[in-house]
Amino acid sequence: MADQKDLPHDSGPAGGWGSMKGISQIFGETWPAGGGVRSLAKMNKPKGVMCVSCAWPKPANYSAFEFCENGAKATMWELTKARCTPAFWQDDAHTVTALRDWKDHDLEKTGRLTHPLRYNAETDRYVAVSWEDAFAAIGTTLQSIDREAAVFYASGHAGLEASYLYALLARTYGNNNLPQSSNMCHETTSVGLTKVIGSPVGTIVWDDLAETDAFFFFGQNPGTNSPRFLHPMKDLKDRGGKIITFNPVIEQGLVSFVDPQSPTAMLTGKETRISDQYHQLKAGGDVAAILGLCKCVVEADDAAKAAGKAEVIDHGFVKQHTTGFDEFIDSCRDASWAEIEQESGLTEAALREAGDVYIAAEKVIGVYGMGLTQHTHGALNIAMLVNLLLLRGNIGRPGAGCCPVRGHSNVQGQRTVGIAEKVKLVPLDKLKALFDFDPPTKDGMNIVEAVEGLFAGKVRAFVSLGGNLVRAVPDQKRMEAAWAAQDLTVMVSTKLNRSHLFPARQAYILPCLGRFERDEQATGNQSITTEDSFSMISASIGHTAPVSGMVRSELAIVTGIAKAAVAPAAGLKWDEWTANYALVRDLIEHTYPDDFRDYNARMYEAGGFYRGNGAHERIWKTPEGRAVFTTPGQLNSLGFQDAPGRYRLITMRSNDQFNTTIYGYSDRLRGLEGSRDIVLMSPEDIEERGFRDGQIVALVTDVDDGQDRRLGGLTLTAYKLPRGTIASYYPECNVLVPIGHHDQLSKTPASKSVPVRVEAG
Ligand SMILES: Nc1nc2c(c(=O)[nH]1)N[C@H]1C(S)=C(S)[C@@H](COP(=O)(O)OP(=O)(O)OC[C@H]3O[C@@H](n4cnc5c(=O)[nH]c(N)nc54)[C@H](O)[C@@H]3O)O[C@H]1N2
Ligand SMILES: Nc1nc2c(c(=O)[nH]1)N[C@H]1C(S)=C(S)[C@@H](COP(=O)(O)OP(=O)(O)OC[C@H]3O[C@@H](n4cnc5c(=O)[nH]c(N)nc54)[C@H](O)[C@@H]3O)O[C@H]1N2
Ligand SMILES: [Mo]
Repeated sequence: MADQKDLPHDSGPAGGWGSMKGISQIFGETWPAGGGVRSLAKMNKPKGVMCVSCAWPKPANYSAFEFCENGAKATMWELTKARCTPAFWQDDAHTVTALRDWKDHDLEKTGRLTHPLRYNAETDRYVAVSWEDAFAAIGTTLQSIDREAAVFYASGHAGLEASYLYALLARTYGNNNLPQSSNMCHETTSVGLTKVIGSPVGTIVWDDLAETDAFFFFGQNPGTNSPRFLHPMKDLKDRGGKIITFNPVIEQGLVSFVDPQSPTAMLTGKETRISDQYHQLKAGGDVAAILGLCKCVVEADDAAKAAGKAEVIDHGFVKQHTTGFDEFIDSCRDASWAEIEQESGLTEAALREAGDVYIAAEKVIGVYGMGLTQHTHGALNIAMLVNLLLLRGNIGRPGAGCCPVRGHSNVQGQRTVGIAEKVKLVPLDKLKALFDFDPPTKDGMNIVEAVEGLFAGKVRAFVSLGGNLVRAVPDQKRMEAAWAAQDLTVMVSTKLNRSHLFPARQAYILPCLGRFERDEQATGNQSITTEDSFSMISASIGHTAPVSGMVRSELAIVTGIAKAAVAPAAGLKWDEWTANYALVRDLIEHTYPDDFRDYNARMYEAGGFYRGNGAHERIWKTPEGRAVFTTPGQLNSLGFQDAPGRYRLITMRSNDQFNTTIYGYSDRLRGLEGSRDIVLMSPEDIEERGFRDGQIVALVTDVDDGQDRRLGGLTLTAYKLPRGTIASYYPECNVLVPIGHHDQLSKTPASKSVPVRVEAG
């Protein structure tokens, strides 16, 4: 079992003065203005701004500063004083081709985009264009191509109002090609969790955090990716609860925490130890590890029965609410500890210790993130976690449940309001009745299918509502060429990024307001709403001056494109909706009456209003009408076999990035500073291969599909990792991930277990 003292690299606790330093580094660099502190103080509170960073919920009972290190970084990154104006493109050195050599960090550091831009191939530069001309040209091209050849991508950021209209734009235009960032992220949850409990989202609510006895953490890194989660974790420890972690990498936020909102803790440096047990399993080893835990439960239940003691498995719950139990517990009994140890990389003794905590806890919450979803059998990982929870009735009662931690601040909500490529997820009949048109009934493309469509030359136009798809998807090198070969790329963006540097024949960058800025429309400053990981809907209202007089709101840009690309119709009141977002919320309420009752009235409730979730009430919307036990067909989540010289590559996030946005080069919580061009490997593996710490190496994808995928210039860095598992940063590693390497059920790219070789040089 790993501990902090095992860390070869010195990193302080999560939170504490380190987080303040982390914030001030960004402060100093990009945001000297004092008004930002006022912005931070309004964050995540009623009548304030909902954080632009992650989707962690906001408590109804908020504290003075309801933000975290990374929320503050995201805020300051958005509120930067730097501006990327049309003048930027007049510099001799700033051709699009030349900018491809810039780092992601430097591209975004040019500042906020201020004007709509059109690509000029003759000068290889973007030039300013009027909104009218941009919309007209985009509309003409979209109308001239096959309706199936256009894709409308959304990165999970824009509010529910703009997102609802974006989905309506795609459908009135004529397709369901509405892939979203969750296709690379928690789509495994949407598909996998629905299969076993009938809910595409997590089952817990805020109060469950205060009631639980234990968190079981699988592949989620709260210290970096959802730091406000550290507070309920600390509260759990303060009241004597347990936290058990399964992660191949020792993540500081799961080891110890100093509460930056507690003056005493800050002055005394008092750390809270977070994980009672930290199990460094192999990447892809969760199926076996969880099977081991389940085996412990089954054995304990058998023993209790033999001794006439209270049952360990909640048989009443199992009988009333589940299916597949007998077959599943047979597989637990049949699995040998030797196999479990081999596949998980953990010992029987360690798993028994974790199993004891699981059994002793009356209420358990299973938490997970990308460490479970981004595997070839990611949905099996999730089904295994659900198996574990179901055995003791740990879903659908207070203090217990399944907690996928979502990424982008409105990623879950965008799906709720219709950004979905699968028509079964959308009430098309309601749309038909509301807007008097025939919505397309054919399923659209998800991200993998859209990228394959690009590779095949079938996708001709790509509209992006936020995001940086060229950099975020697998097979990035092939993606760059295919992206640029299209007829049209339209990117609604706040900052310059790599996707802008591979312009199609016609390419537009449309700059939008950030969430902190006032969004003045004909009826005044508009609120927007978002949905967090716990299905709570909250309003957000901006208060700072727009970065320039030329930027528009995301909603106004969506309706601008719609008016140009979609034939006018009586039911499509794009201008009226732009003038008053409350009307869009009425449309959402009409389309989804159960979820959004009294929407406009309730959106300012502290902590948001709850959209509801059947599984939380033990209503299972599965074909069986029950929660499903899944018997695993294999003991790991990989789509390949181990082989000599083949490693399992984890593509990881640093503490100084938000996805493809790179704030800086300090991965403070892992004790790694100064460079992202590194690959972490265990000292034993380094020695076995005859390499040395600090040597320059290349990673080469070990898949035989005729493609060469290689990333060189990486400094080999000794780090405490399980044998055979290595780690390097996302997005740089995306050149290595094959597009066909994805979860079998949901097509989420398997970015946490990429088969690679390590070569010198
Ligand atoms: N600051 C910051 N916040 C963010 C983001 C960001 O980039 N920066 N991104 C946002 C987005 S879009 C998302 S989706 C979330 C992502 O947040 P997370 O879900 O936390 O995603 P990752 O950091 O990619 O990976 C999580 C953990 O999985 C572990 N892991 C890797 N492979 C395995 C495995 O096989 N098994 C297990 N058990 N663990 C494994 C990794 O070591 C890592 O600690 O965060 C959101 N919040
Ligand atoms: N190898 C590997 N690949 C991965 C992952 C991984 O763990 N490993 N993670 C995956 C995950 S979880 C995700 S979610 C995706 C992320 O993929 P995306 O969501 O496509 O990428 P982001 O980096 O979040 O997008 C950053 C850009 O968004 C724009 N932006 C920022 N704020 C706003 C705003 O308010 N409005 C608008 N319109 N634009 C804005 C800026 O221009 C910025 O450059 O990447 C995935 N790819
Ligand atoms: Mo994500």
